[in-house]
Amino acid sequence: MRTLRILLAVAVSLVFTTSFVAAQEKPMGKMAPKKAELSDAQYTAKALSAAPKGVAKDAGVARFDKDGKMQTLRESKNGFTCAVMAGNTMCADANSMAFFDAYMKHENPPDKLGLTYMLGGDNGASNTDPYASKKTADNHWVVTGPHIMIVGPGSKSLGLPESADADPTKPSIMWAGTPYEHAMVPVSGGKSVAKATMAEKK
Ligand SMILES: [Cu+2]
Repeated sequence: MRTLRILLAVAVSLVFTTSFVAAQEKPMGKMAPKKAELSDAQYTAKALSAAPKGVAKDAGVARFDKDGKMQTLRESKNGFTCAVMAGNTMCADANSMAFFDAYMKHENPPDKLGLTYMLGGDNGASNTDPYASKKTADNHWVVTGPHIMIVGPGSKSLGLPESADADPTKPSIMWAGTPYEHAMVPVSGGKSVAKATMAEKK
């Protein structure tokens, strides 16, 4: 189990490095002064912020060095593992880890549904090319705010829009037509949104 967990976490680290390193290395990274490295405590707090409190409380925390080597800062007690990669925070369940692992190996993901929290949003991704690392003229780059992802082939049966240009404020399928299609489900704070909606109606 431990070995499996480590393998999966490494896979996730690779996913994040391939998907998001490019974004991190854009001009801004060159101009901005290098950020001081987070302490393990700061890193843990940041990683856990990707999930709701009740999930974060018992989630594991994985940290990766620049070579992608994983260090377990905290063992998971609820199946979720949280991490920060290139500024993206996420908390993924074991099925999501298996999905990301398959993605890394360019294999078909297991036919299981996985749940991943990204309540801090993401730095952007191509909505059509699973292996794109940066925005191009035709790869339908999309930046999404706080969301959850439902991954695995079964996510298709949700019947969400599969258009190339996603509206990141509404649920839709990312990477449609590939083995890695998954649902992107934007979420936001209930009370404040409810208040704003009520105010609009007045
Ligand atoms: Cu996401």
